[in-house]
Amino acid sequence: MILYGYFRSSAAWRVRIALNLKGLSAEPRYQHLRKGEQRSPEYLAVNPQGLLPSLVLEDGAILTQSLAICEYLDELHPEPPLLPSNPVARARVRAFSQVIACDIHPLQNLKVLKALEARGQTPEETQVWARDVIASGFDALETLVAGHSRPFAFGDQPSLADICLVPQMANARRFGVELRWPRLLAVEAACAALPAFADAHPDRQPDAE
Ligand SMILES: N[C@@H](CCC(=O)N[C@@H](CS)C(=O)NCC(=O)O)C(=O)O
Repeated sequence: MILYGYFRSSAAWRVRIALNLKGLSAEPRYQHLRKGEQRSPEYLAVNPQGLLPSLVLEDGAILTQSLAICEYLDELHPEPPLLPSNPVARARVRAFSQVIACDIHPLQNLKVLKALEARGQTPEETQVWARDVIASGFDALETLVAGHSRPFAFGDQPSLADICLVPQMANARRFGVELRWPRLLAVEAACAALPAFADAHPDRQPDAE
């Protein structure tokens, strides 16, 4: 398999964690986001959205969207599971993941911040916007995991929820969000102790700067 990514892409980071948890590997191909390589004709032929990640399978099929990729990997390689077998528990893990992937991350994405700047916002104003979006999302996430068993977001095994949370916590730090959510911080610490998460960290990627 080939994984198109960038060390700092949080969506690609999700897929790196999922691959590691499953004991799978993919040949990395890097698209430098700050240099705009994701908008090259070559990469747009892989992913018409010009977004990372994309996963090319052994037979050449191309998968996009990190959550769809993680679920694909989970379906093909069910152990260890990324989603609980109980339908209610599964819906909760998906909901937590989608708060991040659908409602937080897209609003603080590079593309959106650049669009805000193009419409007259200063870089400082776009940072405030990103911080606000992340903080209000994290308020909801802290409530969504309250009462669920530990040490991970939803129990004693990491799930798609943890895969989404860890990169988003890093984004929060990058934007200068003051991390005031004890349960989310505890989940992040539990994940950091696992090699699958540690090895997927941006600092450990060959294209890290
Ligand atoms: N919903 C997509 C989000 C993908 C995405 O936004 N990727 C970012 C990096 S984390 C990207 O490629 N940004 C390029 C840009 O904004 O131009 C997914 O989960 O795969």
